[in-house]
Amino acid sequence: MGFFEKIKQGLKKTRENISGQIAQMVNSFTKIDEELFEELEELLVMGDVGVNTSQYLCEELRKKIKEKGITNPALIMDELKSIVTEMLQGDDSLHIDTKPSVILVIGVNGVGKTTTIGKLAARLRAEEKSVILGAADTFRAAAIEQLEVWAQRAEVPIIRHSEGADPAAVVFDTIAAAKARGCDVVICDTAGRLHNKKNLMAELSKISRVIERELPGCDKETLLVLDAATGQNAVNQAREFQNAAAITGIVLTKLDGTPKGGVVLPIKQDLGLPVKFIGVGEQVDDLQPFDAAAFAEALFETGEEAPQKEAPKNALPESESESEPEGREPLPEPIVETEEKTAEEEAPVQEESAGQEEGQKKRKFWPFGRKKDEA
Ligand SMILES: Nc1nc2c(ncn2[C@@H]2O[C@H](COP(=O)(O)OP(=O)(O)O)[C@@H](O)[C@H]2O)c(=O)[nH]1
Ligand SMILES: [Mg+2]
Repeated sequence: MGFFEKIKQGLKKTRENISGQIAQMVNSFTKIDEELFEELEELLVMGDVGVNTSQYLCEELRKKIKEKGITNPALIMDELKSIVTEMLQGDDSLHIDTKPSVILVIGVNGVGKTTTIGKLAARLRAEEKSVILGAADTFRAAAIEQLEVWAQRAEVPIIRHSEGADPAAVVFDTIAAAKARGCDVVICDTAGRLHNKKNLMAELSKISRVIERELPGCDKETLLVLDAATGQNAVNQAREFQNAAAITGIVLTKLDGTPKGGVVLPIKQDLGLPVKFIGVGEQVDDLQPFDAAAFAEALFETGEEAPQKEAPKNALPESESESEPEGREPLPEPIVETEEKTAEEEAPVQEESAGQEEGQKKRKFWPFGRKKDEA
């Protein structure tokens, strides 16, 4: 299945929920009037677009319609599509040019962080980049093991400590290994339990300080993973994390199987965060770089659905295959670090330096800057 087919397939339910409903509504109107706009706004809100963004879309649509002198309701869909395309446009590429660069993957439990890291590692490796993973979600042994499985699938090395170890120490060791091996990209998993929000945020800022100190000026992406199926809750999570980390992009997972994909619009419009990747399934090749035009096209596509899902033509390794195909290079030896050191022993961190770095000054990076966390 091609790039666009995958997105189209992944957005099936969202498309039915948003543009399917809107098209049906518009068809029942013979002229464009206030009632039409009211119904449109309602449908957008119900499609998880959020109140603010729905109002914004309707305002823009009114302007366009007036400007162009459009009177036929049937022409509304195309106008809406072009407004959405424009809204979603932005800098959605990964900036990982320094060697090494770092991708820190954050988000609450279960949203798809570890899976996304596996898919991303495979994708980067297919682009001839050498990748190393850091298992800095040390909360449960199973989380480390899950990342190890993905490391094997993607054929990339992984640095791990044991359960309960200091996540910042894992990041420190991963960066050290990346430097020693000349890796291009370090990707770090993190724990995402929000039951102790203050600890989680403190942990993220400690990890960020280790990265800044060990790789000053490196390209760093902090990707917040959000589960599209959680709808407006995903927007709220993004708000929370924006207060704790300098997020550079969103990965919106599980778009397949949810009608709530409209949430991509308020994430971009209300929060100003670029969606950089979308997850449209559980397989290794189910992570797609976000493309505003393709997304809008897939969202508003009204043609026939593809009759059935074909087996994907995988350029990437088959994720479930146990056997090693002939002719494939052997897996790189995983580095398994089990020695326990705290990040402070290994890497004394200057508390004062937190949040001083370029790019983070612009955002509310320091988690304790928030009044409610200060106590
Ligand atoms: N359908 C679907 N499932 C996904 C996607 N991304 C992740 N998952 C599933 O979501 C579940 C939680 O993922 P995991 O990576 O463990 O989340 P984490 O706790 O944030 O690390 C797993 O069962 C994944 O297979 C996606 O894009 N589509
Ligand atoms: Mg995980």
